[in-house]
Amino acid sequence: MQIKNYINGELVEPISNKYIENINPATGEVYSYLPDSDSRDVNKAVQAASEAFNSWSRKSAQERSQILLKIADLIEKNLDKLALAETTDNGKPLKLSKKVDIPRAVENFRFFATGIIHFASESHYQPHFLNYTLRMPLGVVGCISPWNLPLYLFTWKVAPALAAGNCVVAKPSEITPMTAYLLAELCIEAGLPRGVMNIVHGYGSTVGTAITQHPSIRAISFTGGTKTGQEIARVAAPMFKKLSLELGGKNATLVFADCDLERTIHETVSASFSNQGQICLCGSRIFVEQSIYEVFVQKFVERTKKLIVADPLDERANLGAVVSKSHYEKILSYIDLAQEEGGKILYGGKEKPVVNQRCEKGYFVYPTVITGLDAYCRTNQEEIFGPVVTIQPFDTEEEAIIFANSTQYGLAGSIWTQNLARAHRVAQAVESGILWVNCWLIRDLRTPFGGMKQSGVGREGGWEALRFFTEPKNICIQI
Ligand code: TXE
Repeated sequence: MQIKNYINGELVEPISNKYIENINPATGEVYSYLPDSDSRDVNKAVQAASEAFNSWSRKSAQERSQILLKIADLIEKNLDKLALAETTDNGKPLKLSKKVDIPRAVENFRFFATGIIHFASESHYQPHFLNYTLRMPLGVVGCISPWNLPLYLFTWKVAPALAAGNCVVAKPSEITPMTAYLLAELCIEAGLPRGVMNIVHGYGSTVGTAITQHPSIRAISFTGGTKTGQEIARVAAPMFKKLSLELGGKNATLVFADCDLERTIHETVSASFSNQGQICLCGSRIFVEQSIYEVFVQKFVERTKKLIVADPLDERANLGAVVSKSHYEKILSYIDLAQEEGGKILYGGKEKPVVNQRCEKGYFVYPTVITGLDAYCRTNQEEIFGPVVTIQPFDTEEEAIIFANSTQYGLAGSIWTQNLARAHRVAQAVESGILWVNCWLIRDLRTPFGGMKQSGVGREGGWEALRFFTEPKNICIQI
């Protein structure tokens, strides 16, 4: 099967006529091909988007909303097909694609399609003068998304961009391109006007760079690795493009002795291993108050042992395959590193899980629990982005905060305590864009989403996203 680019309302071949192999990580086999596009395809996409902008940006918010709602309905109608495509591309359990990834793509479109109808700007009156603010769409914007939550994060960017009246040139990850391709078919079916959304497939070094460098692209919304974010900022900042960068994380889970232990175990195991640990919000460093450390570790390992690593198509699978061979090797190299640094593997490790015959060559890793490391070793400082978690004890609240803040990252974290004052204190002190207290991954799409320090710049979600994708213009009138 050959994936195509979506440019100017049509599904087209890449100009180079070259294709990249697309691998199913659960089987290790090539199952489709995606365009190996380059700057020529990006130029065509930008031209189509520029031509479509005048008409799309002048449509009323209601008109744009109607079309985006239609896309949401079509995603919902095709949920089973899209979920299977996501699982085949990414390796995640099919039940997760059905329950989380695809429904969230529907929600993203519905949320911003209706949000734009309520989006308003300010006016400021003073005697004899009235100032009012217009929020104008930017023009052509670039959206670059990663492989861990493919359609979920792709639509999290394109939906607000389109709702606000921009035209989009988007690039999904070359590792998981399939659902973005299927979305292109649905955009055509929904009657999205030509050129309003364009999807160019290919490598980051060619297509991603061409989008970042293009002088007519006014803003870049990016989710992915911190190094890539730095490279994008280096190119785009001197061109004064608006930038929204959602980057890596090394999130802390802080467990205090007064937590509800059973619930905490249940939730922190999910926070460690959901989506094979490949969510930027996963809690990969757990810090536990000394007095309950032993019992926490024992119960945590007991629960982890119950997780089933299986063929992603198997209903029982809690963990499927990790996304690619190179990512698999990266995760295993960190398990080696943890041992070199003195870590003790209590469960999991490098042993290959036996799954089934279909998945013999797939990239599977057991959920892995490591103790005996300090907060400052490389294993606890660098993003692994796999099903690997470390557990360390702490003595005081102050020490827990120091450990939590000891990395270059600042995306998310969770705090487990029944003491309300402590929950507030610690949440204020931890340097992260998102903190959960006695819960994890509860998402309200109205909240600001993003990180501090090396975890990124800017916020997505709610009005933040619509503000990012618009330019405020102040107009002052003498009365
Ligand atoms: O990300 P990349 P990768 C982290 C995680 C992971 C690491 C690398 O630690 O191991 O990043 O993953 C495009 N200009 N996260 O390699 O390379 C690329 O084609 C413009 C965290 O997948 O950053 C893809 O579409 N674009 C994260 C997108 O950027 C470029 C989720 C992300 O790829 C480019 C995923 C360039 N020079 C990985 N180079 C999270 N925070 O959710 C690549 N791309």
